[in-house]
Amino acid sequence: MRFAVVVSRWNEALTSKLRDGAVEALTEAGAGDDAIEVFGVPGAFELPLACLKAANTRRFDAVIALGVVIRGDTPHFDYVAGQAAGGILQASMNTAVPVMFGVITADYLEQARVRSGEREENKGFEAALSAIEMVTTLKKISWISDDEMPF
Ligand code: INI
Repeated sequence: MRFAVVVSRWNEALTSKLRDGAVEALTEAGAGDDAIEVFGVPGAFELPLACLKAANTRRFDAVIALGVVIRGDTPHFDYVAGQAAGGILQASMNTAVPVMFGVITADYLEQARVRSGEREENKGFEAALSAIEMVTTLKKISWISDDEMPF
């Protein structure tokens, strides 16, 4: 399995922990360094386009989007968080590549910190496990070979 990890720089102290959590989960599951590519974007709002581009390359079995949006940080929280969520789903639905929503949406910093902890308490770790599960499930569901797929 090959994975793209797309990480937003806003709230970097926390998003770097989400990235580390995701890489830890993927590595423990057997992914080598060459099977994981990490890409940076400025903020959560930019995650969907980078995820769509990554999914469109067909080089990855799954894409993992990581970010932290804190309500108190922005009067346009609902736009940033909502568009990130909608855009990430759209990237997945338009490509049939699993794109995981590893974005913390929190009311305040402490809430976001709690979700950037270790292992199961880390949204990146959790999103990576979900990515592996989705790749496995989609392979099981797929009853025609990849090169017969119409897209
Ligand atoms: N981006 C985030 O990822 N988290 C935030 O909390 C945030 N706040 O607070 O504004 C944020 N804003 C930047 C946004 O994602 C875009 O990068 C920016 O609007 C440029 O398009």
